[in-house]
Amino acid sequence: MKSALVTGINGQDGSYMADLLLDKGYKVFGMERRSSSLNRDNTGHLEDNENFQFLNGDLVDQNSLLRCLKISEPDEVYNFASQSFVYESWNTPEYTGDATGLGVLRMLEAIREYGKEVRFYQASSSEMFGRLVENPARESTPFYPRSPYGVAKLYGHWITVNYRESYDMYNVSGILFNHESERRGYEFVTRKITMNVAKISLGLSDSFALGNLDSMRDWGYAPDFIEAAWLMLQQDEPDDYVIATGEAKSIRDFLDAAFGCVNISGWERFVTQDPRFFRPAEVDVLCGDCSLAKEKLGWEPRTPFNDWVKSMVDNDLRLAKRELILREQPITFRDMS
Ligand code: NDP
Ligand code: GDR
Repeated sequence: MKSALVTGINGQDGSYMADLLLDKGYKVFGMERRSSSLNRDNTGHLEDNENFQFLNGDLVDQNSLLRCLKISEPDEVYNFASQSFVYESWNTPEYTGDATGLGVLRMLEAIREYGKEVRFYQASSSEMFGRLVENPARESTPFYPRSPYGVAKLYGHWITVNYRESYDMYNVSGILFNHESERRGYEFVTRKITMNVAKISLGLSDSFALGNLDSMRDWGYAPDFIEAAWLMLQQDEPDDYVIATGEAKSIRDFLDAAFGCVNISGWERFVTQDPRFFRPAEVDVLCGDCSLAKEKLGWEPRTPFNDWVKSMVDNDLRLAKRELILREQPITFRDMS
């Protein structure tokens, strides 16, 4: 039975990775950091799985990583943990550099100290391309990050490459373009939109504010993208791959699609723009070319854009309806006991 350590387990990608690995018969260890209010919305379903175990660890604490490796004895490590919100990286640039950048170095050093053969996946990002020098971006496209997050990811990316070349480690970097799902954090623009669309269609809200509506992203569906991460660790030789759909759409296009799912036309009535949500430096357009992944991994995106946007809206309608029911239920003495 293969064993895998997955960091960032309670996030979108870590949780899907755990599902995929368990389906493939792995023993899976999910690393989470200590929190005063733990959020296992994405992983609650794993708690009773006998092939799954949570471990405490933090990318800013070197010894905790070595401890996780010793307990899990992994064949594969998937590093999804990071301060992953680009907007927040201007508020906490130092912490973002520490966790998202140096955290990768700590994990690689922990693997070296652990001393056994381990295959390592690093979650690199299209944000490293930032101001696109070549459109669509490929593995050979020069990087030009536009945020403290992008700069930190670039460090994580190059240290992964460097340790592969320096120590002959099996390290790969997946350069993933935006991917979304029903498990996406509420602060990211797609989920913010789908949840607000659900609330508006149920009469729970009548407007919401966004920032820049003109930026364009190459959006795919997270479960498809996670398969690519697994495939990268199953090859004879380690390499880095761009994972993307090859189609860029604007925030306006996403609003059209999401409001269309609840048959509302003219979303402009419900959406305002607030300077608070603009960024000090924007990435105007991101689009990727995944030809290498198609050729070498046999990977390509499967789920069409409109299908997964509908899944997100339907999921948020379910959650918002639950909120509506809770609001309408009178609180009785028994409920409060
Ligand atoms: P999420 O934000 O959903 O998940 C990130 C996870 O990392 C969270 O569970 C968080 O824990 C954990 N984490 C944060 N800081 C630390 C730390 N210091 N030590 C341990 N764990 C920590 O991100 P996604 O699942 O969307 O993305 C996964 C990875 O892929 C990230 O590294 C992201 O930067 C990268 N990426 C994502 C893309 C996307 O479109 N989704 C595209 C390209 C790259 P907690 O729950 O406690 O906050
Ligand atoms: P991004 O995703 O920064 O691409 O990073 P996000 O959804 O936060 O922003 C996408 C675009 O939408 C614009 N935008 C808004 N964004 C947010 N969050 N909230 C708003 O109100 C809003 N209004 C407009 C942004 O300006 C931006 O142009 C994601 C993360 O998953 C990273 O971890 C990952 O590395 C990259 O994708 C690839």
